[in-house]
Amino acid sequence: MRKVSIIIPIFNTEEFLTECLNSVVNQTYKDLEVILINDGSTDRSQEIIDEFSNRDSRIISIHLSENKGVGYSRNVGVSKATGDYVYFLDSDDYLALNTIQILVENIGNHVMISGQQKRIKTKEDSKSLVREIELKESKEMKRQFKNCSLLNRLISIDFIKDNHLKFSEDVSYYSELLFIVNAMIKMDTYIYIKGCYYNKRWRNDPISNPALMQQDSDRIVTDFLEVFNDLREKYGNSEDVAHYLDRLFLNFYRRNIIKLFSQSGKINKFFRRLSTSAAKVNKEKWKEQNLHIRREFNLLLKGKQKQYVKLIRLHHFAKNIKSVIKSRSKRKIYVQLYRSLFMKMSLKERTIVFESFLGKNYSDSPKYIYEYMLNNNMNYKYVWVFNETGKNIPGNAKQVKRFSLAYYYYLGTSKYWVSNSRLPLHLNKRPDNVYLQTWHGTPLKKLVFDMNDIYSANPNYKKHFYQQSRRWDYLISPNQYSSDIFRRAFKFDKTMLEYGYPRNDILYKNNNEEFINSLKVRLGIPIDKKVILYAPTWRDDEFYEPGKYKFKLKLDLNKMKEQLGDEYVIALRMHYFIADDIDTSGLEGFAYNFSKYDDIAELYLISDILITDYSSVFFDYANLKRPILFFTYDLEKYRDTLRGFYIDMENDIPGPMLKTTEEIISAIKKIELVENEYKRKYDDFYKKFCEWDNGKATENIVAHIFNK
Ligand code: C2G
Repeated sequence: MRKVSIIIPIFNTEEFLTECLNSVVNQTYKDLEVILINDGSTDRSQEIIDEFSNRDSRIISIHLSENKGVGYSRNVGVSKATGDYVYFLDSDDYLALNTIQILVENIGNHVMISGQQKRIKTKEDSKSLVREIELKESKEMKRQFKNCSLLNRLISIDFIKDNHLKFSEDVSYYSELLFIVNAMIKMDTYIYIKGCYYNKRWRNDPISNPALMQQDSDRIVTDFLEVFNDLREKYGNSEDVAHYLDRLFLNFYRRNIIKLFSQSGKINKFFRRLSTSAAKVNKEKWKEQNLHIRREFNLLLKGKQKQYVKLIRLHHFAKNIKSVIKSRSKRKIYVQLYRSLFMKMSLKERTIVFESFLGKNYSDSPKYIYEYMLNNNMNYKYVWVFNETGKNIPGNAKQVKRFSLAYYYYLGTSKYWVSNSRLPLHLNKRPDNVYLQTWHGTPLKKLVFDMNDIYSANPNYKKHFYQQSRRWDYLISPNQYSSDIFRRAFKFDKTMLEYGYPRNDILYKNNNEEFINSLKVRLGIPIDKKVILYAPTWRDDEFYEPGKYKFKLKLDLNKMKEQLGDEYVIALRMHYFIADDIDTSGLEGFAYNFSKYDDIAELYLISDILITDYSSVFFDYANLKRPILFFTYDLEKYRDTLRGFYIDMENDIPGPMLKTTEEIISAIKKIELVENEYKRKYDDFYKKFCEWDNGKATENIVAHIFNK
């Protein structure tokens, strides 16, 4: 058997390391030496390394006291390797269990054999075994290293040592190019295996813990130019190497540099270095490029910076127009107009755009802020965003359809935005716009950066959330507990408005019989009946498509009607993500479906008991100090596999957790007893979560942001 040394540099990858190392120690090929280089990690990586090295004597671990970079770490790994072959692996990636075996079986007398790389965004993307492979041979060395990477290649140690192959140590990025270029010069054919994949993870939190290539784009450009200049000069007389490096440069120019240059100030920073590099590229090569690039290169070589800046602007403009025309999408045209026209028009200093729950209804804190301003005759123009316009709302607000031309016009020109959820990523914000984010609930389920999902439904969720929330100027918080979580989980560092929720003012101001009865009449509910409100949340894993979730009612309404119908009616209120309709046929006069009703706060007021599950509605409802029952038939799944909670449901919630309709019915029949039993917990709960709400949140918030 021939021994393989697997070299893994590790820097702060505690989330991924166990999966990586399991995939290594369980390889079907056993003659391994696993060299782990802890490159100055500050997280729990060392603990995981120790745990594995105590279990498996094939593991050698090296600890660097400070972060030296991946190039240095790999060089250390090679210097310690005693195997016949070396294999580089990254500590956030992992292998199919027969990868090494397949490479060893096929390398023959070659000095290197390569597999392919596969991007892993969800767990379903990876397979535990490589099954179908095809061995290929080629002389086109340039193509072999097109991906600029040494991952998933089995390389003879003698070849490395005889040719002194090394990684650069003075750059963070592209440290493998030195190794690659030297290897290329010494090899004349190469073999590769189609279908033998290396699982390269797409990291979904580039904000808190980015992969190397998700970091600072300025640094990536700086390092690339430095490595390119150096290698082009030293090894450019090899035709293959020159060709390879020039191709790499032109690709890098098109993909990274042009993109970076859309940000202001970047051209000035890089122009001189870039023109030095451009001068090294073989003329014939850049002359094959499109007209834009040819003209840009001409100016770069002549050092004409001002003209170059203009040309790049034109390049971006032409690119955008081309993509808009190609897409034939109305939305893309509007976005283009939003950016290049509306955002540049004069700002309407006294116009406010409101949106609640993505345009689905007229509700929540934006509604109460709007009505307060209206009732106090404040001198503003109001715009409301709805999915369907023509709503019957007070005042003479302009109603615009979400994603229409008018929507983009008002968002691009209005000074104020008020919304209770995220606005789309493509809505860049102008510097003098003021964005009030009201948010929509005290968190129970873990939020964004507190969610530890290694594989997410949307791999860019955290990144996008971060970009969208950087635009918030103010964030409303209902209690200290939420402020603490919002700061951490949203990484929010601007002004937190700590006055309670505008949407809950009504629970203090209008909690009287007259108002409640008038609401009941309006809603068609008999005044002499008490009301049970059932308002559950949605489940991440039960959906038709993003934003459209399934919900199967687990309450037996017929049984409830039979046992409780004399005294109660039930108001059903599904979460706004739920697409399923609730069937209430045969239950007329007992079950009322208010899922499409605008404002849940009014439903809180008319109800005598709330039934919910893991929805934030109970934090708001507790302001009324009325009884709450928790219908948590899927607690374990929800808590342990879907989300994870901030509070301990078993101990901290102000009511019992029940699993069946029978338990719910029996709790309702003895509701006074339940109230007594939970009195102390309810008081504590109220103190922690409701104390800021006192009926004046809207007034305070409006005074903080808007002037008369
Ligand atoms: N809501 C509603 N009807 C329901 C459930 C919720 O009208 N059946 C409204 C309430 O205003 C609630 C808000 O939607 O406070 C948020 O609902 P949650 O069930 O808590 O779920 P989610 O939309 O995921 O928001 O910090 C809060 C979290 O982000 C939760």
